[in-house]
Amino acid sequence: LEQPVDSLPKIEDTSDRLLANLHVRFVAALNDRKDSFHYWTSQHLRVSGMYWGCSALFLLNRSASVFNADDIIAFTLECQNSDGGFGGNHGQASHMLYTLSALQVLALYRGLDKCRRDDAVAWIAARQKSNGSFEGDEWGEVDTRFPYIALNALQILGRVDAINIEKAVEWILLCQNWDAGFGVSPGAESHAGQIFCCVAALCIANSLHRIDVDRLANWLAFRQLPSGGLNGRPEKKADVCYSWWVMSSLSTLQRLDWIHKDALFEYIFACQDAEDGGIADKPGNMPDVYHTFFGLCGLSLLGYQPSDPTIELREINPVYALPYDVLEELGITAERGL
Ligand code: GRG
Ligand code: ZN
Repeated sequence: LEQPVDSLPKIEDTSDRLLANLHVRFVAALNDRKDSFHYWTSQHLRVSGMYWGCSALFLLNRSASVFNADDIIAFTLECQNSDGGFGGNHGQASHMLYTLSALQVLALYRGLDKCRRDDAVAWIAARQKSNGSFEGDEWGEVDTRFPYIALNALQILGRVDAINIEKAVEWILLCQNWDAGFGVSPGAESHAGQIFCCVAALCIANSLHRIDVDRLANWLAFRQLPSGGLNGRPEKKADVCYSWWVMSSLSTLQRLDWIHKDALFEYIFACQDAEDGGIADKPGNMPDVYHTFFGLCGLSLLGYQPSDPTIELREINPVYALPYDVLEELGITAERGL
């Protein structure tokens, strides 16, 4: 910690609906709660937790005041294994999920050149199978999350040429269903999380013209419930994280206005913990760093403008889940889009 949590503003000193100062405190305090049940149960995904927390701080433009960049970079570098991939914590096996999170954290803190880039490229590229799909690790689980992760991570490393993009696109298209959505694998039920992965992957591969955008956007727009919140598939309950999985997809498809913006704002605000900060999945539940980040993402994608001038909410890119200035520095220019 660059600054002790107690020196951060304790009471919410803003009249804004977005309790930004409390959310900064909430993220800062996570590092201090090493005795909590949550800390110990989430250690296998420490790198992803760091990505969610650090990204939340970047969105609020408060990253410099909370964590020490050198410490974050050093921790992340230690998660890179001899095979080139990254594990979720020191000494854990490489996995696509943590490899992307680690590269995103290094990108945020400008530490990419300190990792073994070529080894990371080789490990990611080796996860592609002959039918174009990707496995998550050396044990072979196949899922539409993994071609997205490969494309995002390799763009961060400037090496998308290391994989067969056309075959990846063909496999992703096999995962599209009659309802225009996408599932984990061919024939699997449509789910907003998988749709995010497929839409973002197709965007990076300049292949969005191969899907029926209006039909897919229609399925996504139907995720909004009377509460204003979004669910991830029909008949399910609303959850703040779909403010990212659904809204990022609609943003990439240029159909953000198919959602009632103010109603979603109200749902996200209702999920804030007004005492200790953080955002929960549903109103009244315990907040966590994952829903805190994705709640902020939803507000960012929909252009929420804080009324308090001391609060900032920066724009997040819906495909890479990184702030635009970071992508610019990496030389990642906009895809062709639609
Ligand atoms: C860089 C943002 C980013 C992501 C990396 C990990 C990943 C790639 C994508 C995950 C996509 C995904 C499958 C998200 C959905 C997660 C989720 C809320 C699953 C819950 O599923 P159920 O069935 O919940 O438990 P529902 O809401 O359907 O009841
Ligand atoms: Zn959720």
